[in-house]
Amino acid sequence: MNFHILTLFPDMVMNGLNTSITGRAIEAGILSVEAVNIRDYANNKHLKVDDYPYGGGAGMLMQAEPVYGAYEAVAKHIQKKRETEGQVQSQKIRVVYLTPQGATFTQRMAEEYAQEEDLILLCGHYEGIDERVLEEIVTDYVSIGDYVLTGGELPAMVMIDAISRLVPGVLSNEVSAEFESFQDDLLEYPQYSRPEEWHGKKVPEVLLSGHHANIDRWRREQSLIRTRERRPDLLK
Ligand code: 6GU
Repeated sequence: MNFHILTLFPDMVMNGLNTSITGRAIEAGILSVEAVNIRDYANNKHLKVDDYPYGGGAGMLMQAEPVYGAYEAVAKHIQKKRETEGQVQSQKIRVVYLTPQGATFTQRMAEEYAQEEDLILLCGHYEGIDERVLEEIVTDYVSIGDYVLTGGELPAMVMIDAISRLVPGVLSNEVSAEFESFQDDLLEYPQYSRPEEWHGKKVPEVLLSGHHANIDRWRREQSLIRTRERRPDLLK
């Protein structure tokens, strides 16, 4: 899967995503991540990409043209690649704008996005982006929760992380198989590793028993108890 991030801070997203599991998947060629610097598409020699909002108000807005230029460069590149590979040209490219005004990102949405070959993520900054370019290029408005961040870069990284781990080959087979058995809306059960006793606390006896049916039943019960305590909303 190929992620294309339109941003004013390409180093911020690339440094994060080149690390750990996503970094390994990029190295293995299972994922690709490119960060396109919107400033490279500024149409003035001062490389200015923001301006005051018409009608007044606090802060600056990202202007339409550089955002459109960055989008166009990426979209053309994707179309050309699809042409070369002889794919259907009608396949629309999804463009996600990260904004607190979007739909709250969920695991279901991650599963849906993981089916895409390419995903364009547009990161806003300042007080937002000129509405006209959003109307022309954005297909999905997504937020990562009800709080305000300074820009869309961290949300884009959150989305890419959640989507990537659903792409075949990104997690080890062992882990992904385990994930399949926990698709239900329950929290994970508590887990323990060595030593058998730590700070006077013993590992629950059943986990040392080797009785797999009992272990599965215990874990299921613990998941239910934990969900009822910490996230009762998930049980409704
Ligand atoms: Cl996607 N962007 C910003 N700026 N703040 C947020 C957000 C996105 N999601 C939650 N807060």
